[in-house]
Amino acid sequence: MHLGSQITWLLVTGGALTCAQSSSSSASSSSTSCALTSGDTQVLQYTWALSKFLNNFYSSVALNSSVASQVSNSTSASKVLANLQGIEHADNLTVEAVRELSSKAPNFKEPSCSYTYPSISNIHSFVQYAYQFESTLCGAFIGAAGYTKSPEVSFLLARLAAEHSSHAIYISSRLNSSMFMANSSSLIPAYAPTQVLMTGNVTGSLGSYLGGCVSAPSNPCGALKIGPLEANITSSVVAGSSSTPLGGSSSSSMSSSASASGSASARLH
Ligand SMILES: *[C@@H]1O[C@H](CO)[C@@H](O)[C@H](O)[C@H]1NC(C)=O
Ligand SMILES: *[C@@H]1O[C@H](CO)[C@@H](O)[C@H](O)[C@H]1NC(C)=O
Ligand SMILES: *[C@@H]1O[C@H](CO)[C@@H](O)[C@H](O)[C@H]1NC(C)=O
Ligand SMILES: *[C@@H]1O[C@H](CO)[C@@H](O)[C@H](O)[C@H]1NC(C)=O
Ligand SMILES: *[C@@H]1O[C@H](CO)[C@@H](O)[C@H](O)[C@H]1NC(C)=O
Ligand SMILES: *[C@@H]1O[C@H](CO)[C@@H](O)[C@H](O)[C@H]1NC(C)=O
Ligand SMILES: CC(=O)N[C@H]1CO[C@H](CO)[C@@H](O)[C@@H]1O
Repeated sequence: MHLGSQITWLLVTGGALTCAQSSSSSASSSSTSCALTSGDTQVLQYTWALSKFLNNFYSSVALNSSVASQVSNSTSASKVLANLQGIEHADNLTVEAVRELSSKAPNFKEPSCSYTYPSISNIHSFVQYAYQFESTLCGAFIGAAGYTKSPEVSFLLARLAAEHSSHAIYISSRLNSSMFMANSSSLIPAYAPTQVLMTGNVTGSLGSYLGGCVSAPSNPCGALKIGPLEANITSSVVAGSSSTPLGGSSSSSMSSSASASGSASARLH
């Protein structure tokens, strides 16, 4: 593992951003308003709980060449294996990045989570869940970026969302699904924390798996609406009507057909 050097690179980039801000002419007032707040602590605890959930999901499946050959279909199995291992590694980096920034967050405490995982009967369902979870984390971190006070936390969330988006698209390409619709009226989905914490086997919700170990960060500025492109985030959703991502139409047939059965108590095997 080479977590150390890559995380340093990630944080040096973050550090450079901070330095650029604090060396501007309004340095003294901006540096105090840029400090992480207790609201940012809530966002980071939430982010940590979601990141660690996915990280443990991958490490519960031994990724080897026989798994890769079943996932590969037309692509070379060795490239698929390398990509899956790279995705698992990058997901480990996201947890480390959250952990490092959390040292600046007042009273940050790692949530103690006892996760539940869906029963995985075959490689195809592993791939489907990996896609569902990567897509959910992408939209969850876009949503969480609307709940921050400090630019550093938004900056981290932007990178995490982009990371998970790239993973979701790669994994989706292993499924026979439509990823991009010419008639879509929405940007990529964004999920509000309240929706993410709801139960149900749907893209956008992880409440069935998190065991209630984290609560939704409070929303500092009220409901968010982003432009005319139906990438809205609301601060609450109506229970039972949440299977449609708040960002609009779902990007694949798999996620839109997921049902809310949520029987997810079996360990991954
Ligand atoms: C590959 O990993 C899967 C589960 O992740 C396991 O069932 C299988 O036995 C492994 N195959 C080899 C050759 O190690
Ligand atoms: C990811 O981290 C887990 C421990 O949390 C470790 O077991 C696993 O080997 C790591 N995987 C990669 C690819 O770095
Ligand atoms: C992919 O899905 C289409 C229908 O959406 C189907 O006709 C085709 O056979 C599928 N291909 C594979 C390899 O499953
Ligand atoms: C978009 O097009 C697909 C087929 O290409 C269709 O199944 C779907 O219903 C359309 N969605 C909307 C919102 O028109
Ligand atoms: C997003 O907000 C606009 C403007 O308020 C509204 O017209 C639209 O229906 C909303 N879309 C969704 C998906 O909630
Ligand atoms: C959850 O949804 C996926 C994708 O639709 C499906 O393959 C899986 O069987 C569902 N799991 C449960 C426990 O309902
Ligand atoms: C992971 C995945 O989608 N694998 C598919 C590869 O293609 C075969 C059929 O050609 C499917 O049965 C697999 O599910």
